[in-house]
Parts: sequence; C-alpha cells; structure tokens
Amino acid sequence: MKPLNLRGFLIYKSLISAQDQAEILDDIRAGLPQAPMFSPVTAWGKPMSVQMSSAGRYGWYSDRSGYRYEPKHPNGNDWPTIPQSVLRIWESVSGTDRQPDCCLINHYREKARMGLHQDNDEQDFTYPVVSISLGDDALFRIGGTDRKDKTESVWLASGDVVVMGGDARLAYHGIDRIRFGTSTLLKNAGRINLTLRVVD
Ligand code: MD3
Ligand code: FE
Repeated sequence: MKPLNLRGFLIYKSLISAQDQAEILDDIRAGLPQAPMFSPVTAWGKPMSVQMSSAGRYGWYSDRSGYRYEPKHPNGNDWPTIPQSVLRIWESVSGTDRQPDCCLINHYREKARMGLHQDNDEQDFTYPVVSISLGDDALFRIGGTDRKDKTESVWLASGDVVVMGGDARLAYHGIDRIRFGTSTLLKNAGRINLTLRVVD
C-alpha cells in the first residue's frame, strides 16, 4: 500500500481492517487492569486532557519533574507487554527489525486535545514513531522542526496509521479536536491513539 506523504509524515489510510481494529482494542483493554489509565500532569502542573497508559518495557510519564520514560506504572506494576496484534502493524510499516520499547496509549474524550509539541524524550531519533488511530476522527496538526514553522492539518480516522521518520521524526505535531461520535468502534465514543517508539 502506498501512503500519503505530508511533509514526510507517511499516512496509511484505513490500513487496519475493522476486525483487526476490534482485536487491537480488546488486546489493549486486556492490559488496563494491570496498568490503568491516568491523567498525567504537565511540567507546569496542569493536568492533561488526555488519559494515558502504556505497554512495553517503558511507559511514558509526566509530572512536575518533567517528561520521561518509566519502567513501571505509577501503581508499581510492570507495564503489560505490547500485544502481538499491535507489533504486527509496527513490523508492516516501520522499516526496522527492532521491536518498539513503548506503546503509549492515549485516550481522548469529547473535549480532549493535545497541544503542539515534539517527541524528543527518546535516545535515538533514527527510529521512526508509528501511530495507530482507533475510534473517533481527530484533527491532526503537522508542523516543521521549528515551532514557528507553518502548520497544516489532516483528519485521522479509525484504522489509519501514521509513520514519522526522517525529518518528520522531530516535527511539531498535535491534536486540535475530536469529532466526537464519528466511529462506532468504542462503545462510549472517543478516540484511542497508540504510538509505538524505540526508547533506548
Ligand atoms: C510526530 N499523540 O503521544 S499521534 C503523542 O494522536 C502524540 O495521540 C498524538 O503526539 C495522538 O506524543 C499524535 C501522531 C504522532 C505521534 C508521535 C510523533 C506524531 C509524531 C512523533 C514524532 C513526530
Ligand atoms: Fe507526540
């Protein structure tokens, strides 16, 4: 399948079938009792509107001391392993033989958003980041490697996969809004985004 290339962001529309989306969602949910969703607090002390958890060797974590990867959930548990159904997507689009260390799980309710930011808490930016969208449509904003670069926006739908490699790996990006109730994948609407990363 040939992706759409938006400034180096490779967008695979509808890469994941409805059946596979449901399987991925079930597999992710199976890990949540061990590692429940929580609302991270930014370094500025503001609660994020997105709820998060992770799977893999590391989970992404934020509090007043800053952003970092942690080997355990704040409740003291190991993070669940990354489901095979999710690893298969990484293998099909990442272009690397290395497995991801972290699958960050972001849950967006109706008013949740994510401000423009760079992902730079990882050690080696030569590995791509892969994003899997599940549930409601989201307006994804893409910029350049400088915060002041002009941005453009694209809607992401359930089953879409985005690969950020090369120059896009350090590009600013964010989620401006969710078109709530546009997908029937999640019982109570909303959106789940999975991002797969190599951490160290
Ligand atoms: C571009 N998540 O968790 S995924 C994040 O939809 C994050 O939840 C958004 O940004 C979401 O950090 C956007 C697309 C994405 C993920 C990682 C990237 C774009 C990226 C890393 C580098 C560049
Ligand atoms: Fe990000």
